[in-house]
Amino acid sequence: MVQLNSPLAETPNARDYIDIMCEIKKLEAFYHEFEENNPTIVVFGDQSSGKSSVLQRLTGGLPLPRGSKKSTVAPFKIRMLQSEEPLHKISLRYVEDKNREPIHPREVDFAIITDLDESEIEEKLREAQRYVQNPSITNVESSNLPPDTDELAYTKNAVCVTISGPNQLYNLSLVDLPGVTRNDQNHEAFVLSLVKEYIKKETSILVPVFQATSDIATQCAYRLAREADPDGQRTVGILTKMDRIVDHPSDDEKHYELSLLVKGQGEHRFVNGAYVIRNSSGVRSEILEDPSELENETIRKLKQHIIWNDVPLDRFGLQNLTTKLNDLRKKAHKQSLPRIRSFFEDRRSEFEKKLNTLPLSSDISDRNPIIRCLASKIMNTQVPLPAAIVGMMICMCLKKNLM
Ligand SMILES: Nc1nc2c(ncn2[C@@H]2O[C@H](COP(=O)(O)OP(=O)(O)OP(=O)(O)O)[C@@H](O)[C@H]2O)c(=O)[nH]1
Ligand SMILES: [Mg+2]
Repeated sequence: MVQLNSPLAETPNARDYIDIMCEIKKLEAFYHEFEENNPTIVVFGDQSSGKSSVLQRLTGGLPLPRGSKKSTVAPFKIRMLQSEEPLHKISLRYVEDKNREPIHPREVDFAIITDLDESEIEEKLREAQRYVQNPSITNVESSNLPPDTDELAYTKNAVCVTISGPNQLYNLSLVDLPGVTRNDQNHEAFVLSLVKEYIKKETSILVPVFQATSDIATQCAYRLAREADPDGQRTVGILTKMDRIVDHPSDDEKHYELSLLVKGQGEHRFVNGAYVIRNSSGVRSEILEDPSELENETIRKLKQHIIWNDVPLDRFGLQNLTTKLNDLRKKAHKQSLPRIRSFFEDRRSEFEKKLNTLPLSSDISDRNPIIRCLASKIMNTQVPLPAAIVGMMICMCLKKNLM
Protein backbone atom coordinates (compact mmCIF):
# COMPACT_ATOMS: atom_id res chain seq x y z
CA MET A 1 0.00 0.00 0.00
CA VAL A 2 1.32 3.46 -0.90
CA GLN A 3 1.73 5.56 2.25
CA LEU A 4 0.16 8.92 1.55
CA ASN A 5 0.71 11.33 4.39
CA SER A 6 0.66 15.02 3.71
CA PRO A 7 3.70 17.00 4.89
CA LEU A 8 1.20 19.66 6.00
CA ALA A 9 0.27 17.42 8.92
CA GLU A 10 3.90 17.15 9.99
CA THR A 11 4.59 20.88 10.08
CA PRO A 12 5.00 22.13 13.67
CA ASN A 13 2.05 24.55 13.48
CA ALA A 14 -0.36 21.78 12.41
CA ARG A 15 -1.01 20.49 15.94
CA ASP A 16 -3.64 22.97 17.10
CA TYR A 17 -5.49 22.64 13.80
CA ILE A 18 -5.56 18.87 14.28
CA ASP A 19 -6.96 19.40 17.80
CA ILE A 20 -9.82 21.56 16.46
CA MET A 21 -10.63 18.93 13.84
CA CYS A 22 -10.70 16.20 16.50
CA GLU A 23 -13.30 18.21 18.44
CA ILE A 24 -15.42 18.77 15.35
CA LYS A 25 -15.24 15.07 14.47
CA LYS A 26 -16.97 14.22 17.75
CA LEU A 27 -20.15 15.67 16.23
CA GLU A 28 -20.24 12.85 13.73
CA ALA A 29 -23.90 13.20 12.85
CA PHE A 30 -23.23 16.68 11.47
CA TYR A 31 -19.78 16.10 10.12
CA HIS A 32 -20.76 16.20 6.46
CA GLU A 33 -21.94 19.79 6.99
CA PHE A 34 -18.32 20.75 7.59
CA GLU A 35 -17.35 19.61 4.12
CA GLU A 36 -18.75 22.84 2.71
CA ASN A 37 -16.73 24.88 5.16
CA ASN A 38 -13.52 22.90 5.03
CA PRO A 39 -10.78 25.21 3.66
CA THR A 40 -9.64 23.87 0.30
CA ILE A 41 -6.23 24.45 -1.24
CA VAL A 42 -6.69 25.21 -4.95
CA VAL A 43 -3.72 25.34 -7.35
CA PHE A 44 -4.04 27.12 -10.68
CA GLY A 45 -1.89 28.81 -13.31
CA ASP A 46 -0.51 28.38 -16.81
CA GLN A 47 -0.31 25.01 -18.47
CA SER A 48 2.73 22.98 -17.38
CA SER A 49 3.70 25.42 -14.64
CA GLY A 50 4.08 22.55 -12.17
CA LYS A 51 0.70 22.51 -10.37
CA SER A 52 0.24 18.74 -10.27
CA SER A 53 3.89 18.27 -9.28
CA VAL A 54 3.40 20.54 -6.27
CA LEU A 55 0.19 18.75 -5.26
CA GLN A 56 1.89 15.39 -5.61
CA ARG A 57 4.37 16.52 -2.97
CA LEU A 58 1.71 18.12 -0.76
CA THR A 59 -0.20 14.83 -0.64
CA GLY A 60 2.89 12.81 0.23
CA GLY A 61 3.17 11.27 -3.25
CA LEU A 62 -0.23 10.86 -4.95
CA PRO A 63 0.83 10.21 -8.59
CA LEU A 64 -1.44 12.71 -10.34
CA PRO A 65 -1.27 13.00 -14.13
CA ARG A 66 1.70 15.27 -14.82
CA GLY A 67 4.13 16.09 -17.58
CA SER A 68 3.70 17.20 -21.15
CA LYS A 69 1.83 14.09 -22.33
CA LYS A 70 -0.29 13.77 -19.20
CA SER A 71 -1.86 17.17 -18.71
CA THR A 72 -4.58 17.77 -16.18
CA VAL A 73 -7.82 18.31 -18.12
CA ALA A 74 -10.37 17.85 -15.32
CA PRO A 75 -10.50 18.99 -11.69
CA PHE A 76 -8.94 16.50 -9.28
CA LYS A 77 -10.55 16.85 -5.86
CA ILE A 78 -8.45 15.22 -3.18
CA ARG A 79 -9.74 14.57 0.35
CA MET A 80 -7.46 13.25 3.07
CA LEU A 81 -9.40 12.44 6.21
CA GLN A 82 -9.42 10.19 9.25
CA SER A 83 -11.30 6.89 9.38
CA GLU A 84 -10.95 3.70 11.40
CA GLU A 85 -10.04 1.50 8.43
CA PRO A 86 -7.64 2.60 5.68
CA LEU A 87 -9.48 3.21 2.43
CA HIS A 88 -8.11 4.91 -0.67
CA LYS A 89 -10.59 5.26 -3.50
CA ILE A 90 -11.38 7.11 -6.71
CA SER A 91 -14.86 8.24 -7.70
CA LEU A 92 -16.10 10.22 -10.69
CA ARG A 93 -18.35 13.22 -10.36
CA TYR A 94 -20.36 14.14 -13.44
CA VAL A 95 -21.88 17.61 -13.74
CA GLU A 96 -22.01 18.05 -17.54
CA ASP A 97 -22.76 15.89 -20.57
CA LYS A 98 -20.79 15.53 -23.78
CA ASN A 99 -22.35 18.75 -25.16
CA ARG A 100 -21.34 20.63 -22.01
CA GLU A 101 -24.98 20.82 -20.93
CA PRO A 102 -25.30 20.79 -17.14
CA ILE A 103 -26.77 17.57 -15.73
CA HIS A 104 -28.04 16.65 -12.28
CA PRO A 105 -24.74 15.90 -10.47
CA ARG A 106 -24.01 12.20 -9.98
CA GLU A 107 -21.03 10.51 -8.35
CA VAL A 108 -19.93 7.04 -9.40
CA ASP A 109 -17.46 4.78 -7.57
CA PHE A 110 -14.57 4.03 -9.87
CA ALA A 111 -11.79 2.14 -8.07
CA ILE A 112 -10.51 1.13 -4.67
CA ILE A 113 -6.79 1.88 -4.76
CA THR A 114 -5.85 1.06 -1.17
CA ASP A 115 -3.57 -1.86 -2.05
CA LEU A 116 -2.28 -0.67 -5.41
CA ASP A 117 1.31 0.37 -6.01
CA GLU A 118 2.29 3.80 -7.29
CA SER A 119 2.31 2.99 -11.00
CA GLU A 120 -1.07 1.23 -10.75
CA ILE A 121 -2.57 4.26 -8.98
CA GLU A 122 -1.09 6.54 -11.64
CA GLU A 123 -2.72 4.43 -14.33
CA LYS A 124 -6.09 4.43 -12.54
CA LEU A 125 -6.02 8.21 -12.12
CA ARG A 126 -5.31 8.71 -15.81
CA GLU A 127 -8.08 6.30 -16.74
CA ALA A 128 -10.48 8.07 -14.34
CA GLN A 129 -9.68 11.36 -16.04
CA ARG A 130 -10.56 9.86 -19.42
CA TYR A 131 -13.89 8.58 -18.13
CA VAL A 132 -14.94 12.06 -16.98
CA GLN A 133 -13.89 13.35 -20.40
CA ASN A 134 -16.31 10.84 -21.91
CA PRO A 135 -19.53 11.34 -19.95
CA SER A 136 -21.64 9.33 -22.41
CA ILE A 137 -20.08 6.17 -21.03
CA THR A 138 -22.41 5.46 -18.16
CA ASN A 139 -21.11 2.05 -17.17
CA VAL A 140 -17.48 2.54 -16.20
CA GLU A 141 -17.05 -1.15 -15.37
CA SER A 142 -17.81 -2.69 -18.71
CA SER A 143 -17.30 0.04 -21.30
CA ASN A 144 -14.16 0.62 -23.20
CA LEU A 145 -12.79 4.09 -23.61
CA PRO A 146 -12.55 5.48 -27.14
CA PRO A 147 -9.10 4.72 -28.57
CA ASP A 148 -8.15 8.29 -29.43
CA THR A 149 -10.50 11.31 -29.38
CA ASP A 150 -12.36 12.10 -26.18
CA GLU A 151 -15.81 13.71 -26.08
CA LEU A 152 -14.48 16.63 -24.03
CA ALA A 153 -10.92 17.93 -24.28
CA TYR A 154 -11.40 19.75 -20.95
CA THR A 155 -14.21 19.16 -18.51
CA LYS A 156 -15.84 20.30 -15.30
CA ASN A 157 -16.57 16.66 -14.45
CA ALA A 158 -14.22 15.83 -11.62
CA VAL A 159 -12.05 12.96 -10.48
CA CYS A 160 -12.46 12.64 -6.70
CA VAL A 161 -9.76 10.90 -4.68
CA THR A 162 -10.40 9.99 -1.05
CA ILE A 163 -7.47 8.99 1.12
CA SER A 164 -8.70 7.92 4.52
CA GLY A 165 -7.24 5.95 7.38
CA PRO A 166 -6.36 6.13 11.07
CA ASN A 167 -3.21 8.19 10.38
CA GLN A 168 -4.98 10.90 8.40
CA LEU A 169 -5.45 13.30 11.30
CA TYR A 170 -5.30 16.42 9.29
CA ASN A 171 -8.53 16.52 7.27
CA LEU A 172 -7.13 18.10 4.16
CA SER A 173 -8.90 19.16 0.94
CA LEU A 174 -6.96 20.02 -2.20
CA VAL A 175 -7.93 20.65 -5.81
CA ASP A 176 -5.71 20.30 -8.87
CA LEU A 177 -7.03 22.23 -11.87
CA PRO A 178 -6.21 22.18 -15.57
CA GLY A 179 -3.64 24.76 -16.66
CA VAL A 180 -4.60 27.74 -18.79
CA THR A 181 -3.51 27.11 -22.34
CA ARG A 182 -3.02 29.77 -25.03
CA ASN A 183 -3.17 27.66 -28.17
CA ASP A 184 -6.95 27.34 -28.38
CA GLN A 185 -9.29 30.21 -27.51
CA ASN A 186 -12.21 27.97 -26.55
CA HIS A 187 -10.08 25.87 -24.25
CA GLU A 188 -8.53 28.96 -22.73
CA ALA A 189 -11.94 30.52 -22.02
CA PHE A 190 -13.27 27.25 -20.60
CA VAL A 191 -10.35 26.71 -18.23
CA LEU A 192 -10.39 30.35 -17.10
CA SER A 193 -14.05 30.09 -16.13
CA LEU A 194 -13.44 26.75 -14.40
CA VAL A 195 -10.62 28.24 -12.32
CA LYS A 196 -12.76 31.27 -11.43
CA GLU A 197 -15.55 29.00 -10.25
CA TYR A 198 -13.22 27.23 -7.81
CA ILE A 199 -11.31 30.21 -6.48
CA LYS A 200 -14.28 32.50 -5.87
CA LYS A 201 -15.38 30.39 -2.88
CA GLU A 202 -14.57 32.15 0.40
CA THR A 203 -13.23 28.91 1.83
CA SER A 204 -10.71 28.38 -0.99
CA ILE A 205 -7.04 29.02 -0.30
CA LEU A 206 -5.61 30.33 -3.54
CA VAL A 207 -2.28 28.96 -4.72
CA PRO A 208 -1.33 30.59 -8.05
CA VAL A 209 1.63 28.76 -9.57
CA PHE A 210 4.21 30.66 -11.66
CA GLN A 211 6.99 29.09 -13.67
CA ALA A 212 10.33 30.87 -13.72
CA THR A 213 10.79 29.97 -17.37
CA SER A 214 8.21 32.46 -18.67
CA ASP A 215 7.42 36.10 -17.91
CA ILE A 216 5.35 36.70 -14.80
CA ALA A 217 3.35 39.39 -16.63
CA THR A 218 2.18 36.99 -19.31
CA GLN A 219 1.10 34.27 -16.87
CA CYS A 220 -2.58 34.28 -15.98
CA ALA A 221 -2.16 33.29 -12.33
CA TYR A 222 -1.57 36.78 -10.96
CA ARG A 223 -4.66 38.35 -12.55
CA LEU A 224 -6.90 35.45 -11.58
CA ALA A 225 -5.75 35.54 -7.97
CA ARG A 226 -6.14 39.33 -7.65
CA GLU A 227 -9.64 39.28 -9.13
CA ALA A 228 -10.86 36.56 -6.75
CA ASP A 229 -9.01 37.79 -3.66
CA PRO A 230 -8.18 41.49 -4.08
CA ASP A 231 -6.54 41.96 -0.67
CA GLY A 232 -4.60 38.70 -1.03
CA GLN A 233 -5.34 37.42 2.48
CA ARG A 234 -6.17 33.90 1.31
CA THR A 235 -3.54 33.74 -1.45
CA VAL A 236 0.02 32.44 -1.44
CA GLY A 237 2.07 32.16 -4.63
CA ILE A 238 4.44 29.43 -5.78
CA LEU A 239 7.41 29.89 -8.09
CA THR A 240 8.57 26.68 -9.80
CA LYS A 241 11.38 25.69 -12.18
CA MET A 242 14.04 27.99 -10.70
CA ASP A 243 16.53 25.18 -11.38
CA ARG A 244 16.05 25.95 -15.08
CA ILE A 245 17.36 29.50 -14.75
CA VAL A 246 19.59 29.36 -11.69
CA ASP A 247 22.61 28.63 -13.84
CA HIS A 248 22.08 31.82 -15.87
CA PRO A 249 23.11 34.37 -13.27
CA SER A 250 23.77 36.99 -15.95
CA ASP A 251 20.04 37.41 -16.48
CA ASP A 252 19.85 39.88 -13.58
CA GLU A 253 16.66 41.61 -14.60
CA LYS A 254 14.75 38.33 -14.65
CA HIS A 255 16.18 37.25 -11.29
CA TYR A 256 15.29 40.63 -9.80
CA GLU A 257 11.67 40.42 -10.98
CA LEU A 258 11.29 36.88 -9.61
CA SER A 259 12.87 37.77 -6.29
CA LEU A 260 10.32 40.61 -5.89
CA LEU A 261 7.45 38.18 -6.52
CA VAL A 262 8.85 35.88 -3.82
CA LYS A 263 9.32 38.73 -1.33
CA GLY A 264 5.81 40.06 -1.98
CA GLN A 265 7.03 43.32 -3.53
CA GLY A 266 6.98 45.03 -6.91
CA GLU A 267 4.32 45.11 -9.57
CA HIS A 268 3.09 41.54 -9.03
CA ARG A 269 2.89 41.35 -5.28
CA PHE A 270 0.91 39.21 -2.89
CA VAL A 271 0.79 40.12 0.80
CA ASN A 272 1.81 36.57 1.63
CA GLY A 273 4.52 36.57 -1.06
CA ALA A 274 5.47 33.45 -2.97
CA TYR A 275 7.55 30.35 -2.23
CA VAL A 276 10.33 28.89 -4.34
CA ILE A 277 9.46 25.25 -4.95
CA ARG A 278 11.64 22.96 -7.02
CA ASN A 279 9.94 19.77 -8.31
CA SER A 280 11.38 16.89 -10.24
CA SER A 281 11.76 17.65 -13.95
CA GLY A 282 10.52 14.17 -14.76
CA VAL A 283 13.81 13.01 -16.34
CA ARG A 284 14.80 9.50 -15.33
CA SER A 285 17.78 10.43 -13.19
CA GLU A 286 15.67 12.83 -11.10
CA ILE A 287 12.69 10.54 -10.59
CA LEU A 288 14.86 8.33 -8.38
CA GLU A 289 16.16 11.23 -6.31
CA ASP A 290 14.71 12.48 -3.04
CA PRO A 291 12.60 15.56 -4.00
CA SER A 292 13.81 17.55 -0.99
CA GLU A 293 17.45 16.87 -1.96
CA LEU A 294 16.77 18.25 -5.43
CA GLU A 295 15.06 21.26 -3.89
CA ASN A 296 17.90 21.94 -1.45
CA GLU A 297 20.43 21.81 -4.25
CA THR A 298 18.55 24.48 -6.24
CA ILE A 299 18.06 26.66 -3.14
CA ARG A 300 21.78 26.41 -2.32
CA LYS A 301 22.73 27.56 -5.81
CA LEU A 302 20.17 30.33 -5.76
CA LYS A 303 21.43 31.74 -2.49
CA GLN A 304 24.83 32.24 -4.09
CA HIS A 305 23.25 34.74 -6.43
CA ILE A 306 23.54 38.27 -5.05
CA ILE A 307 19.93 39.20 -5.93
CA TRP A 308 18.54 36.29 -3.88
CA ASN A 309 20.71 37.05 -0.86
CA ASP A 310 18.23 39.32 0.87
CA VAL A 311 15.20 37.07 0.27
CA PRO A 312 14.16 35.66 3.67
CA LEU A 313 15.22 32.03 4.11
CA ASP A 314 11.70 30.97 5.01
CA ARG A 315 10.55 31.70 1.43
CA PHE A 316 12.32 28.63 0.04
CA GLY A 317 11.21 25.02 -0.04
CA LEU A 318 8.15 22.88 0.56
CA GLN A 319 8.40 22.81 4.33
CA ASN A 320 8.17 26.59 4.62
CA LEU A 321 5.27 26.56 2.18
CA THR A 322 3.39 24.05 4.35
CA THR A 323 3.82 26.30 7.39
CA LYS A 324 2.25 29.19 5.49
CA LEU A 325 -0.56 26.99 4.14
CA ASN A 326 -1.34 25.80 7.66
CA ASP A 327 -1.60 29.42 8.82
CA LEU A 328 -3.96 30.29 5.98
CA ARG A 329 -6.07 27.20 6.65
CA LYS A 330 -6.43 28.14 10.28
CA LYS A 331 -7.45 31.67 9.33
CA ALA A 332 -9.98 30.40 6.79
CA HIS A 333 -11.46 28.05 9.36
CA LYS A 334 -11.82 30.81 11.90
CA GLN A 335 -13.76 32.85 9.38
CA SER A 336 -16.09 29.96 8.68
CA LEU A 337 -16.96 29.48 12.38
CA PRO A 338 -19.90 31.94 12.34
CA ARG A 339 -21.45 29.93 9.49
CA ILE A 340 -20.95 26.69 11.41
CA ARG A 341 -22.43 28.29 14.51
CA SER A 342 -25.56 29.42 12.73
CA PHE A 343 -25.93 25.91 11.31
CA PHE A 344 -25.95 24.54 14.87
CA GLU A 345 -28.37 27.25 16.07
CA ASP A 346 -30.82 26.13 13.38
CA ARG A 347 -30.43 22.47 14.33
CA ARG A 348 -30.96 23.33 18.00
CA SER A 349 -34.25 25.06 17.37
CA GLU A 350 -35.39 22.14 15.20
CA PHE A 351 -34.59 19.69 18.00
CA GLU A 352 -36.18 21.92 20.60
CA LYS A 353 -39.41 21.96 18.62
CA LYS A 354 -39.37 18.17 18.25
CA LEU A 355 -38.55 17.69 21.91
CA ASN A 356 -41.43 19.92 22.93
CA THR A 357 -43.88 17.70 21.09
CA LEU A 358 -42.92 14.76 23.33
CA PRO A 359 -44.50 14.35 26.79
CA LEU A 360 -41.99 15.67 29.28
CA SER A 361 -43.13 15.98 32.87
CA SER A 362 -45.67 13.32 33.74
CA ASP A 363 -44.62 9.91 32.60
CA ILE A 364 -41.42 8.86 30.84
CA SER A 365 -39.00 11.61 31.66
CA ASP A 366 -40.01 11.70 35.31
CA ARG A 367 -39.23 8.06 35.54
CA ASN A 368 -35.89 8.34 33.74
CA PRO A 369 -33.31 10.42 35.62
CA ILE A 370 -30.97 10.64 32.60
CA ILE A 371 -33.65 12.25 30.43
CA ARG A 372 -34.72 14.53 33.27
CA CYS A 373 -31.22 15.81 33.88
CA LEU A 374 -30.26 16.16 30.18
CA ALA A 375 -33.50 17.85 29.16
CA SER A 376 -33.38 20.44 31.92
CA LYS A 377 -29.73 21.31 31.22
CA ILE A 378 -30.33 21.61 27.49
CA MET A 379 -33.44 23.71 27.81
CA ASN A 380 -31.61 26.06 30.14
CA THR A 381 -28.71 26.09 27.60
CA GLN A 382 -26.16 25.62 30.33
CA VAL A 383 -24.14 23.37 28.07
CA PRO A 384 -22.12 24.34 24.98
CA LEU A 385 -24.08 24.36 21.76
CA PRO A 386 -22.67 21.25 20.02
CA ALA A 387 -22.97 19.21 23.21
CA ALA A 388 -26.57 20.45 23.58
CA ILE A 389 -27.47 19.08 20.18
CA VAL A 390 -25.89 15.71 20.86
CA GLY A 391 -27.67 15.68 24.23
CA MET A 392 -31.03 16.39 22.66
CA MET A 393 -30.50 13.56 20.22
CA ILE A 394 -29.74 11.20 23.11
CA CYS A 395 -32.92 12.37 24.90
CA MET A 396 -35.01 11.68 21.84
CA CYS A 397 -33.51 8.25 21.30
CA LEU A 398 -34.02 7.32 24.93
CA LYS A 399 -37.62 8.45 24.80
CA LYS A 400 -38.30 6.55 21.64
CA ASN A 401 -36.87 3.36 23.14
CA LEU A 402 -38.92 3.74 26.29
CA MET A 403 -42.24 4.40 24.56
N1 LIG B 1 12.95 21.40 -13.94
C1 LIG B 1 11.76 21.45 -13.34
N2 LIG B 1 10.71 20.85 -13.90
C2 LIG B 1 9.50 20.93 -13.26
C3 LIG B 1 9.33 21.63 -12.05
N3 LIG B 1 8.03 21.54 -11.70
C4 LIG B 1 7.43 20.81 -12.64
N4 LIG B 1 8.31 20.43 -13.59
C5 LIG B 1 8.06 19.62 -14.80
O1 LIG B 1 7.17 20.36 -15.63
C6 LIG B 1 6.30 19.48 -16.32
C7 LIG B 1 4.86 19.89 -16.04
O2 LIG B 1 4.58 19.64 -14.69
P1 LIG B 1 3.09 19.39 -14.17
O3 LIG B 1 3.19 19.20 -12.72
O4 LIG B 1 2.42 18.36 -14.97
O5 LIG B 1 2.48 20.81 -14.52
P2 LIG B 1 0.95 21.23 -14.47
O6 LIG B 1 0.94 22.67 -14.18
O7 LIG B 1 0.17 20.35 -13.60
O8 LIG B 1 0.54 20.98 -15.98
P3 LIG B 1 -0.95 20.98 -16.61
O9 LIG B 1 -1.80 20.13 -15.76
O10 LIG B 1 -0.76 20.42 -17.98
O11 LIG B 1 -1.39 22.41 -16.67
C8 LIG B 1 6.62 18.07 -15.81
O12 LIG B 1 7.46 17.44 -16.73
C9 LIG B 1 7.35 18.32 -14.50
O13 LIG B 1 8.25 17.29 -14.22
C10 LIG B 1 10.49 22.26 -11.46
O14 LIG B 1 10.42 22.88 -10.39
N5 LIG B 1 11.65 22.14 -12.15
MG1 LIG C 1 -1.50 19.27 -13.96
